[in-house]
Amino acid sequence: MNEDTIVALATPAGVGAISIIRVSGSKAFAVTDRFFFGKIKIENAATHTLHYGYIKNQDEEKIDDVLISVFRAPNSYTGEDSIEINTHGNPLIVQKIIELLVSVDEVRLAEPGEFTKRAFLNSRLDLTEAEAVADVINSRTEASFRGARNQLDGFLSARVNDLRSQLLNLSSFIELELDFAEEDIEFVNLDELSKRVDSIIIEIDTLLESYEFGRVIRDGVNVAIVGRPNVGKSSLLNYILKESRAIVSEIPGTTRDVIREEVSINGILFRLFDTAGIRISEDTIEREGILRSQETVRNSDVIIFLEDVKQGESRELQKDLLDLSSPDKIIKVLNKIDLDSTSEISADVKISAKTGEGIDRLFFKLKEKAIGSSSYTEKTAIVTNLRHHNCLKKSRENLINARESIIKKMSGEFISVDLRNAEMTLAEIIGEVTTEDILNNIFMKFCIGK
Ligand SMILES: Nc1nc2c(ncn2[C@@H]2O[C@H](COP(=O)(O)OP(=O)(O)OP(=O)(O)O)[C@@H](O)[C@H]2O)c(=O)[nH]1
Ligand SMILES: [Mg+2]
Repeated sequence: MNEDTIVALATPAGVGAISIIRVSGSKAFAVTDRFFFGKIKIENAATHTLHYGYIKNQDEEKIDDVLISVFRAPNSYTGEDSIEINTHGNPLIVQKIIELLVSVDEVRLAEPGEFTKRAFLNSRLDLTEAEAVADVINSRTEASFRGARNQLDGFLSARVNDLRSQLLNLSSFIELELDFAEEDIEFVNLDELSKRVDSIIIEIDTLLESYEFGRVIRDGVNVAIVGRPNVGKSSLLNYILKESRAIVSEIPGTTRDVIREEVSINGILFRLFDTAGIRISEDTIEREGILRSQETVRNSDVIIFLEDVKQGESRELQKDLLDLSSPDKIIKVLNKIDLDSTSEISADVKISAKTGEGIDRLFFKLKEKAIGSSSYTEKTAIVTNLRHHNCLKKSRENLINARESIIKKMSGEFISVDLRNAEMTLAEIIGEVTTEDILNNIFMKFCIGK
């Protein structure tokens, strides 16, 4: 049981029209009534009602006039008695009210994510849904928001729970057979068993494959723009951002540092890195810049390898890039086609960072590299979270072991242990089996007040 009643500011810290302070726990109503003066006591208020009145301090000085919403257990976010105090949006007022509330015994400031943690512990949300709450709050593009929303709506949970019940069915069949072993009754046909394990493995594989897409929509894609000096890397960055972010000049070696900017293209977050042009240089600062360009290439998911119609191809640089990265990450782009539209130089896309020609095709290629041709809909379960991915991988290993035991015609006990382990690892995703460590790790990443 959670003994303490917790308090936190739920809206962003700072000045605004209103601020909302949340209070949750068994003392939520009693502690509020000590300082709230309205028509009725919060203790007597019905759930989901709103009450106007004053918050006064111990000396009965008015601090603010407020509106308080009341949520009675179990029909609240946390599942506990909760209230939300709407105050004028001034940090001083908020601080005074929070100080008053936490001056009471067994009332304290909430830890990050503690409201959501309680919601989980009180079974208001399962663990994937609780994690999705943080993702919904933090998503900055349409696609990442949709992905988080999908998870919060329970699509992943439903998929995982279905797999778990299939596994439980299988293992109880086997265990039933073990109970009757001496009577020589065969409940499970081994071929059939092996087929069913295979089909579960395939379903897990589908979920595992969705992670590549899920990770991209959740975290975005790192894109390095690299090439020799003067090919137009900074011009391309500026064109995409629609602003003059990086210095552009006809002097080779203009960009020295890595410039990072984020942009949403077709709902996906791309983190663009404009880099120093790569060439042999005597200049120490430029050399450092070039080292940073190479480092950026190593850390990128996609590489725009830019060349221009005037300087032509550099096979040497292309070879160097291949050493730093893999060929399927590279998009070879030919720039400045406004100067020579008939250039024979081969490239995946031909563009002009000056006129914008071909940029749409570049965007299409970027999206293709980022998420492939995946056709996930809003109703497909998608894995966006590394923790879930790791659990699925572990569960898959258990199933591979089970399949081997079946093939080797080992005793049912072995098979059933592996199936049970596979099921338990899936249960970890939902949070049915957890440790304090796992929970702390997850809720630590939340903001205070959520
Ligand atoms: N005509 C034409 N000129 C371009 C195009 N893109 C860039 N330029 C010109 O090419 C020159 C170099 O452009 P930058 O964007 O500074 O090139 P960069 O690759 O960033 O160069 P460094 O930072 O030195 O590595 C500038 O004079 C640009 O105006 C283009 O598509 N067409
Ligand atoms: Mg530049």
